[in-house]
Order: sequence, then C-alpha cells, then structure tokens
Amino acid sequence: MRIDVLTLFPEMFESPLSYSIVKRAQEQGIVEIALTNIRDFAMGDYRKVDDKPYGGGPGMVMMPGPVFDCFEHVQSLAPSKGRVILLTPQGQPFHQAKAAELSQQKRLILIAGRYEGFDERIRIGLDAEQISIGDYVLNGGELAALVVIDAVVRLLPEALGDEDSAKDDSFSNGLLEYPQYTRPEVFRDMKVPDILLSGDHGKIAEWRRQQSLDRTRQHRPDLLDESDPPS
Ligand code: 6GU
Repeated sequence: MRIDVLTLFPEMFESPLSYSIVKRAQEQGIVEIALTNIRDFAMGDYRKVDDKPYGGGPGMVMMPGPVFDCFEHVQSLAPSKGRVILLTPQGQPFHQAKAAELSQQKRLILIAGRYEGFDERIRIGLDAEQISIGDYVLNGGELAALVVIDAVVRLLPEALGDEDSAKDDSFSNGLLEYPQYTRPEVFRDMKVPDILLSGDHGKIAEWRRQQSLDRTRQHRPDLLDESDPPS
C-alpha cells in the first residue's frame, strides 16, 4: 500500500511513524508513506494557505488553490488514483470496519486541514470522502490522519509479527476484548483467574467470550444495540 499525506506540518508525522509496527511495515516495504507539505504549493512571498471566510465569522479557511496544486502533484507521483480522504470533524466517524475497508486499498491520499476548515470546493473538486475520529475538536487533522494510518497499517497482511493478533482485537468481532493476564500468577494479592491456568481450551474460549460480552454490555452497550444479538 502507498499512503500519501498532504499536510502543513509534515514534521508532526515523523516521530509517530518511526516506531514499532508502522516503522517495521515501512522497512519491509508493506507500506510506503509519503508526506507532502501543502505550503510548498502556496503562492507569493508569504506562501499563504488560508484566508478569511466569505460571509464573515471567526477564524480562517484553507484556500483551495494550494490544496488542489499539492493534490495534483501528489497524484502524479504514483500510478493508482487512490482513495481521497479529508480529515475533518464534519466527516463520518472512523471505526474498525472502515479501517479494514481502507486496508484493502492500493493507495490512500489523506489530507489534513488546519484552521476552521476547508473551502468546500476542496471536498467537491477532489471528490473526497470525509472522516472524523470522534466527537471532539482537534486543532488540525494531523493526529486524526495518524490514527487512521496506525489503524490501517496494522491490518495489512504481514504487518503484525504474529499473524493472528489482529483478529482478537477489540471491535474486530464487534465486541471489546476480554481481559488478558501474564506472569506472575499472583501480583500484589491479585491472582490470575483459575480458568486461564486450567489448560482447558474450550472452557477458556467460553470464559473469554462471556467476559467480552459482559465488558461490552457494561462499558459500550451501544456496540450491542445495532448488531444481531450475540449468542
Ligand atoms: Cl479528522 N479533525 C479535527 N480537526 N478534529 C477532529 C477530527 C478531525 N476528528 C475528530 N476531531
């Protein structure tokens, strides 16, 4: 997969992309991530990328010119057209199923905005889909783009060391993950549940399923509402 990111702050991406699974996936050629600075496509001595909103109101709006020029340049860097995504609090909520869907694509082009938002003609002209990572306002789309990249990359085949470790993740089956324990068996008077030491794999699977259901009911009942009732 190739992921292009259009941003005013490419430096914000460097450290989060240089650790652990995302770092290794890049080293192994599983994903190529290219950062392009929108400001490099801005005009004039001041390289202006934002302006006051028509109709008045607070804040500034991302101008369409630099984003379009940057986008057209980036698209020419690789053959496939790519799925174009604007990161904005006005977007559709991001969730695990969307991460899985995006992980099937050959190419993603993520556009992170700043200021009060994008000129609407950016969304229309680039035929972009809009994604939000939750119901709160960030200062820009960069952290949201990083969230999307992180969630997508770990789903790419071979990105995880142990091939199985994504399938039990919270949300991948619509439920929260069951509690995990490792050594020692007793820590500060808290003991690992006996069932996990029993060696009975059937019973362990059943206990884990029940724990997942109980946790989901307690912490995220909304996850149970829309799906078929779990058995
Ligand atoms: Cl994608 N951008 C901004 N600025 N704020 C957000 C967001 C995105 N998702 C949630 N809040």
